[in-house]
Amino acid sequence: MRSLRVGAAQLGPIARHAGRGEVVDRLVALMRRGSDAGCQLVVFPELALTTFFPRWYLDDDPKELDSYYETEMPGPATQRLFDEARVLGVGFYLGYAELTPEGNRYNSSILVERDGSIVGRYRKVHLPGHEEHEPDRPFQHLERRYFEEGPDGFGVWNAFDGIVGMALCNDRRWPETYRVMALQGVEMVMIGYNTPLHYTPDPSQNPLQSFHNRLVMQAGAYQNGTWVVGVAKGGIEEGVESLAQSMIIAPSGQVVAEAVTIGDELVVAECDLDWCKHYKETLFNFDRYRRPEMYNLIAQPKAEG
Ligand code: CDT
Repeated sequence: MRSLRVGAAQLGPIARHAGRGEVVDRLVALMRRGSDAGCQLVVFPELALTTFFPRWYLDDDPKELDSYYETEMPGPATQRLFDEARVLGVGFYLGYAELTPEGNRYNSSILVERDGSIVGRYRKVHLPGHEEHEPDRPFQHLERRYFEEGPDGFGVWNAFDGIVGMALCNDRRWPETYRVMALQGVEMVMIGYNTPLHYTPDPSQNPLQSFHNRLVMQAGAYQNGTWVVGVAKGGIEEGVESLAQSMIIAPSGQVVAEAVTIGDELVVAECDLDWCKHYKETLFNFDRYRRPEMYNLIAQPKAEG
């Protein structure tokens, strides 16, 4: 048994004008709760340092837009998280908006080990929403305006005595996300998310948000023999209600722990990474049973135009 005790550190809303200091206070409080609960790793949501700013068209205020990005990691406001990790011996996954020295903007996450060192960084591959202001919507979803598509794909890292990977929000709906990491032996996929309950392009999906959240993450876990830790920023943030329902899912596809609130909450599970073998070495023994030569279309580039 290779046991990793994990905390899904769900957040409630973050106000538009909340300062980094007060947000980091909340994250540190959850890390301490994780430490008290014996966690070696806590997983925070997507864009966990700010409000979900793609809901506003901010072209008339570039200063406000820039204020939501981190230009260094750790930076002056986030250093405290790294120090706390080292003191407590608790690693973390954190979603944030990244502005690189070259001026690239990504929806990113980092993974930090128990000694406070950065293990790896992930830049969101699947960017949902739209590029242009659509004033008829009740709120915007301008991820495609404010971020570039992540160029690095889905890596995995040897950390926390296992093989771990990262994804962000919309990535969880795509089977390729899990499969590309599973082909590299992933044993735990961490996914932070912000999912508004209202989906403007097709409101018939609104009542299914919770079902779809379970469906994709449970399927991703089972079909790839991996743990999945899905962590929300939920609740009503600046008038927009988002799904909570953070959960930890076993390689069997079973939900082993789930949030019961829509606010700041720590959901803990003891994850045996060796459980993955039950699936990776039997039903989903990729070397034995996969037929990649039958799947050519999946990896073809999109048609032009
Ligand atoms: N943050 C994020 O990726 N949210 C999307 C919302 C739906 S698309 C407007 C999601 O897939 O949950």
